[in-house]
Amino acid sequence: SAPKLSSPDPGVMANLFEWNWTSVAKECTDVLGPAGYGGVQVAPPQDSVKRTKLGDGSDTILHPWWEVYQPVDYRLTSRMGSEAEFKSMVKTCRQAGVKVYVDAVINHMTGQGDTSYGGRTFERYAYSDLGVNHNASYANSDFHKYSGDCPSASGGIEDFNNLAQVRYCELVGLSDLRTDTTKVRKTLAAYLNKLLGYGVSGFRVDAAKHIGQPDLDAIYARLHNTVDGTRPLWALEVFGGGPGILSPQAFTSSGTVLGLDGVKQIRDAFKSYPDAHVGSIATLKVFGADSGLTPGGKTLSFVQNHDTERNGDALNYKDGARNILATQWLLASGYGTPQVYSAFTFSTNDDSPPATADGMVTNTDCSGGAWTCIDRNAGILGMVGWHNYVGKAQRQNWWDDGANVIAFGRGAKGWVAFNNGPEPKKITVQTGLSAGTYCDVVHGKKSGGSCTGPTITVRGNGKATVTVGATDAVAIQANRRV
Ligand code: LAG
Ligand code: CA
Repeated sequence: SAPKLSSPDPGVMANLFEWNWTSVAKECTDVLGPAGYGGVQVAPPQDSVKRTKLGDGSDTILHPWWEVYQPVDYRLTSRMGSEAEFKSMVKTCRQAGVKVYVDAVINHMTGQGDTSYGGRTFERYAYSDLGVNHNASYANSDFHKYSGDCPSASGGIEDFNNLAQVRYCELVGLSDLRTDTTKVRKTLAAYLNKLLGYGVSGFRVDAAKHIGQPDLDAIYARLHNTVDGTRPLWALEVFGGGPGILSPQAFTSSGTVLGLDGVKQIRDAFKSYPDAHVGSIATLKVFGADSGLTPGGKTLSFVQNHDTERNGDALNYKDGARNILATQWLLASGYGTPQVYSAFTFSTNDDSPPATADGMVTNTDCSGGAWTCIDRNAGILGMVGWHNYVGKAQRQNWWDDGANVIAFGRGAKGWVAFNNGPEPKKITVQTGLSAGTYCDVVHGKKSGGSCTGPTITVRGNGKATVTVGATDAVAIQANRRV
């Protein structure tokens, strides 16, 4: 069978959650490609439920953001645009040097509703004409509801530590596919292979814990190579907290895993939970496998994603400068394949991104208040370049004040300092860079022979004296000397 885990390092990825395809394409061309992002993760592109009435009374929005996690078929007729728009987006992004990674919802189908964005009608546990694999259909026999494998009384997952429940029962009431059967595996692989054929480079696998390693491995073995001739990225969503083979660590032999435990450590370092005190980023001297996380080489790391920005596990855009600082720190840390999360603002957990009355997501507008556009933040763009330049250079010259100011170098290539405290701090530290005057790439850009922002002088002994602003960072790199 095809070799596993040989997918190339995606570089820095932007996670443009629920940006429509036209807007993703434009962002690839205008921002992501020029800044050196290597990839972009996009929201689930398959046809999904389109609600026609409100649910049980606890939800007040007809088209909440989460409709896209309820697949109806595998045509790419989604809230984010048409199949033609999706294809064109992938092509445009690839031309800009940005590879596209898709959120693949393959554990389940819908839990509610009767019509889809693609205009199809369905009943739960019966989805005709899926649009792949000779228009295969799913019938009752393709769901665990009817296979007898789910041991819970309700048919839902009641015990997240019970292996059979986790794999075979329903996650939040969603129709659980029999991913243990050849027919379902073939159908799912046909969907993913269609995406690979369009130039997609890999997948964030939704609810991977609930699919389980044997089924994930069997589906992956059916996947074609990417158009670049490499194996697709297979980034598995596995929440921590489960015992043994339900732990994220136990999925690292099946693929890359999402850094969901790291998210909490980052939150607690930058902002103590739950009382919103400032923690200590000095704790981040140890971060990664040594702080109990999955190995960086097997981890997609991020400060937040669409679930954790809502559920309290993570910092989010509402943390403002502190959230930007944490994202800059992640880019500097060297841990995992870092993602920069950029989505829409919300006041309730169900809020949709800006959309038509029909639920179609409208173009991203970074000038209004509706989209966060964190991927465009100038300091983050500077740190994407810094990250790419320092590459795998070892961290050295760690310094901290025991509280909320830290500084470190990456080989002789780059040096960076972060201040998570309320007052500017003047520090004198060893940088590891050679003597010279450098452009601070967080606040400026080298243009011609000068810097559009402040500069930092490294003395003959490699030391520099720098004032780091409150909730701010400074960064220099050897190839940005002025
Ligand atoms: C995921 N990873 O494993 C996604 O990251 C997460 O965002 C998805 O939940 C979940 N798994 C299923 O793909 C989201 C919302 C849920 C929503 C679900 C399906 O967080 O709240 O459930 O998508 O749309 C909704 C209702 C539930 C209801 C369910 C089925 O909120 O009350 O039971 O639909 O009708
Ligand atoms: Ca399952």
